[in-house]
Amino acid sequence: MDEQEYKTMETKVIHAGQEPDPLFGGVSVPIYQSSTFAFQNAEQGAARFAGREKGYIYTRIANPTIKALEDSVAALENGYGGIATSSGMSAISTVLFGLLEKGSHLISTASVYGATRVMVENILSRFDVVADFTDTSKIDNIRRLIRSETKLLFIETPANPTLVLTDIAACAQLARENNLLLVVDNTFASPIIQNPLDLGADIVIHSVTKFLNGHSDVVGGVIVPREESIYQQLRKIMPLLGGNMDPHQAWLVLRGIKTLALRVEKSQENAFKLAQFLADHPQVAWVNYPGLKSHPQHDLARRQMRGFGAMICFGLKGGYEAGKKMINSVKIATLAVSLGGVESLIQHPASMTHAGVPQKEKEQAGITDDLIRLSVGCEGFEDLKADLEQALSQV
Ligand code: LCS
Repeated sequence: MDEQEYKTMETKVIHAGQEPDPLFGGVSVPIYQSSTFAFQNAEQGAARFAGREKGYIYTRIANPTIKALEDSVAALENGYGGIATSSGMSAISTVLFGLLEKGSHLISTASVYGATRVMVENILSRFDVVADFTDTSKIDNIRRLIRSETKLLFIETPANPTLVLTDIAACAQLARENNLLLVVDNTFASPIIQNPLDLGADIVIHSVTKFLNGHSDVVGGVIVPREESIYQQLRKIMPLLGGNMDPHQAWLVLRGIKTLALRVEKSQENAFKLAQFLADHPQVAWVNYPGLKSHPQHDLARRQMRGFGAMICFGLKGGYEAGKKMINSVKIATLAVSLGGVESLIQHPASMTHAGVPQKEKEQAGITDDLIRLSVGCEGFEDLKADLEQALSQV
């Protein structure tokens, strides 16, 4: 069936890119665990390399199982096509190294995933790429920083770990007016909740390690450009930089994606109730969750997201010491980094995921010492609530 005819995300996650195998009818996409593909003759090999004939050559360039995942995520994001990578970081570095030039200027959300900021500041800078990190929730902050060398605007919304939101449509308009590429890291929302390309972004990036795979057993990434020209450019760059995905990795993510809609629905329902529980708890100083009216951009969340997601951050009245006691006391939520899996995970960004970001920059980004991040999973709400309750009682 033509993908355009799938009206709902629930159908898309199960069928888009995952048609029965044309050879034997396998309902599950076969794993083409082969590094290379035989040519019938020298002419065919030459024709494939020259692009005159379609067909597979070598798995770093393309592979049928990986292609199925790329088609699936591209359909979920309404993009031209997908490019799968070995990790979310590989997706980000492929886009930035692939599209920026010596002397390019980039503007990014201050509160991005720690490794993204460290990579831009410590590695891209060696190639004379200059970056400004700012609070992109205020569009004027971005406007003020644009100069003739600015090539790319990189936003993460909701942001890791602060859950600050950035207005994607407003950024897209600003990007169009100033001839910038708008890249959105959509990892925290997942395509179930938010589709940045529909709001005018040029490229969407996912760490599929998180919600798309959803089972905390794979690391991977996907890049989805809106237009063919950028897709073709990055399609050529990815195998040159070498950050391709592996077929078995792709198959596991395809399997995870089939339940993406169900998982996100359940985990965000849990998150909504847990955020309310935390907000009412006497030990809790503050809670940031896009679904709470107290979130500074609750109205924007209602406009650009179809749900409020499964990520919560909060601080306790006793600060970091109290938070440490709490995260050492949870029994159902697991003390671990990463997010978006069926199991709830809790961590302390300032000393863990964002430990590599210098203290001053953490402060600028709102990554305070008391901030605890909770990725809410698909367990039963009563168990999760009781677990947080008992952990808070230890404080
Ligand atoms: N983008 C976002 C928003 C992320 O949260 C992460 C990883 C990445 C990109 C990188 O993806 P990866 O290479 O790990 O697949 N975030 C992590 C986190 O918050 N805890 O552990 C990893």
